[in-house]
Amino acid sequence: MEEHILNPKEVFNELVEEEEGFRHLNNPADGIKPITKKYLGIPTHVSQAGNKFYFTDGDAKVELVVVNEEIMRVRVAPHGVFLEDFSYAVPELSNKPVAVSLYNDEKEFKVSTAKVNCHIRKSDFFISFSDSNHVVTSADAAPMHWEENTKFGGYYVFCTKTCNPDENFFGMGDKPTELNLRGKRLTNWNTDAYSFGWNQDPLYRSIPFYISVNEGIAHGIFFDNTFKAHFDFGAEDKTKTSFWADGGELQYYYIHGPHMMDVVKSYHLLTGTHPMPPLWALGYHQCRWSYYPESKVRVVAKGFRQNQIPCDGIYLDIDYMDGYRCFTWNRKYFPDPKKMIKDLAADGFKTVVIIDPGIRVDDNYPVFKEGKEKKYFCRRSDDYFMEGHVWPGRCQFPDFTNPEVREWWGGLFDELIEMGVAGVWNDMNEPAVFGAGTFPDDVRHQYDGYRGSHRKAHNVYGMQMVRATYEGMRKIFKNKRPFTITRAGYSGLQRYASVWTGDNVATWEHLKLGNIQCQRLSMSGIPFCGTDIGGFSGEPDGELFTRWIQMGTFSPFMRAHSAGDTKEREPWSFGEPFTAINRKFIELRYRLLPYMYSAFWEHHRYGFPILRPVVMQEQEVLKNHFRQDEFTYGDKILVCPVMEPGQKSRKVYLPKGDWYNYWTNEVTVGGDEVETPTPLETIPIFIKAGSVIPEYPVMQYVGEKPIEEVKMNVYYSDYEVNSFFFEDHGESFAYEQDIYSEKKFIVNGTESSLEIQQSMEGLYTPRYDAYCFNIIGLPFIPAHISVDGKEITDYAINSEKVLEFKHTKTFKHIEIKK
Ligand code: MIG
Repeated sequence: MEEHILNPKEVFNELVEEEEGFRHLNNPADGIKPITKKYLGIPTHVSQAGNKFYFTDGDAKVELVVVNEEIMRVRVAPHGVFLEDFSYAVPELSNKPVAVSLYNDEKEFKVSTAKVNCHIRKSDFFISFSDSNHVVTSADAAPMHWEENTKFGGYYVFCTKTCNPDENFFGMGDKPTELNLRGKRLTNWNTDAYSFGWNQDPLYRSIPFYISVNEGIAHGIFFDNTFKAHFDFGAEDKTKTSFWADGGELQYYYIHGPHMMDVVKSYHLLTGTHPMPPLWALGYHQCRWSYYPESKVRVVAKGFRQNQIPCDGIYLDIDYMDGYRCFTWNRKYFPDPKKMIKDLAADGFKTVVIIDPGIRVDDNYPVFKEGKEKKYFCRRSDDYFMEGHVWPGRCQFPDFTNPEVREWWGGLFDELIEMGVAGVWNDMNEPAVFGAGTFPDDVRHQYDGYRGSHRKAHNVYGMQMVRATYEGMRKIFKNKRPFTITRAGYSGLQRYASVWTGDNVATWEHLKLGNIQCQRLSMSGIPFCGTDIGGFSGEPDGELFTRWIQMGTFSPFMRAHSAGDTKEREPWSFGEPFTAINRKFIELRYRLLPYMYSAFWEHHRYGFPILRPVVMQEQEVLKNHFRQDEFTYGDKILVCPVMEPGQKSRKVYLPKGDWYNYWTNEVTVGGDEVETPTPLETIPIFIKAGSVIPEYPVMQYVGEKPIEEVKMNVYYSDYEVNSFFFEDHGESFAYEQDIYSEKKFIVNGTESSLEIQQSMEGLYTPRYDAYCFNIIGLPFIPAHISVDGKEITDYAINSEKVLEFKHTKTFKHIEIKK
């Protein structure tokens, strides 16, 4: 009998397998027999080229790129040859020089910046990261490994890290499950998921980015791999976190915290932020599958104005097209679209139209003809066209990963925009195909010259479609901001579009789910998100619809939408008391527009998320890792939607600090839960002490009337708090040339005084002249008010003890004293 002597590495491999018990290692994909996994061996050599470091075990190579002080990227090349460096998520890596040092002792190689150390252990190639206090934040539990894919070529690639007892996980886009992902196993593969349910996975988007919080310290992992990818957060083995993909490179970014907010900001540094939307896009939008014919659209629009319910956007779903052919009009239903859009615009409505990727196979249809002639449609590996059935019938699909195709697609919007269309809604771009679900794996993609099969391009297809749409519109619009919305996407999609969470259901459970999904999207790099208010399929009753409008008021994107076979679903469809409450909340949205727009600016410029779950305020409190009902919009307004029928009151957790109940101005000291009434007319809303919340007058649509003055709600606090207030033209890209106004307020009080300081940046001057101050919560009776040293005598204290006075908007310093 031949004696088999195990070398230490093999022993290790077997041990790892047994210990890990990882089913996925033994069953990597449907019907594919496992071949042996290969693990990194012993690192023997290191070399450095600027901020790039290469470690090798003699065969495989690991690349470590120091992106900046907080971010390092790890890549593995099983046989020493890396793929060309290209990513749709990360347009370019910063090439600012970073101070970095390489250490080499008998135990490890270490690459260090001022904030992060990456350790490469010499005995086994384990990689770990630590902070400047030597606290290990992320550590391999096995050397990085891979497995040859005998069917398609390439490798399955795996990374396994430790999972600590109290480590919790967040992020990953729109996963319909608890906010905290500990114990979950998830897959990224864009999927049309009509009427999805709790825990259904995957859904429409792939965001391979998670944030870990362990013992109060956060770090992020961005696994930039577009293939079908999997994540396990201590599900299979509670001591391990792993991520792996069915192809491509093992490539991930380690993003240092220590705060979750730092991680999200760094993630945005890599993948970009959302451009400023046109201000109207933050208003209320009304959608339905479908409003047609034209007379129906007009009736709905008129309904808003008659009911005095503000609305800025009205949507045309697929029935506006001729036989569902993109870029055409059904002239029976819409004989003169240009006139209709113009009339709607005169009444303050922007028209948004839907677009699908499936192009009807029809030689008399110019879009198809041109695409065919220019070879713009996707093909199979045997060179036949990729064909599938969608709404128009037999279709072919543009290869949006080809820059020339994107350019062509972008140009097709010419006519729609000439007709007055202001926004484009990109649907079905997972891509969705009736029956088959999506494209077969072998479909080829140009992938911006880097080539790939659908296995590699699937998860980015939708993002490249909406990119083509956005860039095309931007060109046609010149200096005007396009508005786009997409269903599918990959990390980085926020540079091109807002998103909605897809085909939800009119149930209380989906209201809860939508709340979590929006928070999660927001912390996963997708700030401009919302749900189909009311639920896409099924019938909400008045109470559910109203509760959804209330939550939607605090979704960055606020749109009601419903499937075609449902009853009417406008904010007045349920009669009183619902109509009045819906109106009140939509009005609240319009009053808060300047605050919400400022939060958007903070996102765009600084990379802050717009919605922030409580865990992002106080990650050091373990209990907060499990709170998922309440969130803040920006950092000043805390909201807790009501998600149970008939609820009369509920507990709301307030982070540390003082909070004002928005409805009563009563102050509560945070750090605990408070029982809060939840009559149908309100949801719990709290304002952080020290905030300056600007308010615009209610209008029926953005820009209906000139703004005469802005209300400034100032909430007293006895500690210092900063607030931002951003304004600009609201529809051009002039902000890129510093034509904006960014104001910063500092509020600080004592027992007998309150100071408000204002500073300004930018070149924009709003037309209105005056601020109308509402000073809330003063613990003393004010007797002296001075603005920039001049005493003001014209003030009032109203019945709610709110101090009111007016002043021109330019001031530097206000002092209110006893
Ligand atoms: O196969 O365009 O998610 O919002 O109304 C359904 C019709 C296609 C799915 C979208 C939904 C939209 C619907 N679309």
